[in-house]
Amino acid sequence: MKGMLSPSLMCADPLNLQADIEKLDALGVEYIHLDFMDNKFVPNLTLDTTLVKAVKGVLKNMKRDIHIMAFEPEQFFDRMEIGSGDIVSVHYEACDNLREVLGEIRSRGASPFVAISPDTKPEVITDYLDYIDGVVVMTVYPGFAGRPIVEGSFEKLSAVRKLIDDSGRDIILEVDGHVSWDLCQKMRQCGADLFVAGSSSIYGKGLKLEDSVPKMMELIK
Ligand code: S6P
Ligand code: MG
Repeated sequence: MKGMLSPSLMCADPLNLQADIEKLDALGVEYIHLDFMDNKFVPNLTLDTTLVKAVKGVLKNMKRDIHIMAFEPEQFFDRMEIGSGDIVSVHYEACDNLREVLGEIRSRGASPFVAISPDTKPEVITDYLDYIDGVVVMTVYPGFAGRPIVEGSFEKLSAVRKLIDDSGRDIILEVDGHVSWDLCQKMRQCGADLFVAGSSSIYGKGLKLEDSVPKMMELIK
């Protein structure tokens, strides 16, 4: 699978979101990463359901990559209008009824992904591989941009890659957290397919998306 990019909208200038989205779309970016938080599962709030829904209306070719860091994520699906073309990631640690939630995402025509936080073992995904289109490995503790990579992240990416490959299923491995200029290629070597890019790369200080996005796409291809 070719490497794909998913720029994190929480790292964009909040007063110019639409301009950024349109620029990213025109640059041929595959996904736009939308972080939703509930201030309970993680100690922060970012993009709200209104914004996640509104983004849908301005996309041309890009697709939404919705990362829900919240307990009972299913309560937000209607308000986000999740449906065909969307990736919807829910956290293993946040759901008591993960299989049902994944089924609910699928029944709406979206692609269910399971996200795992840094302290969660890779093996937990094994029970869900038949129900998902992707796994999100968090390589930072969720809740904030600009955090340092957690030790052991490369080994974890490789371990998840192996579990996916052994299953024989076509499952995307997404990496989220500190996908930096320096580390993205190593993440690629560990088997990542989809890269969430934020303040450690394309949204770095003083950079222009016109320059940083093609550079990043080249590194992860
Ligand atoms: C963190 C969130 C991530 C961040 C991303 C930002 O809770 O899920 O998607 O937006 O990590 O990128 P960076 O390069 O600042 O870590
Ligand atoms: Mg995220």
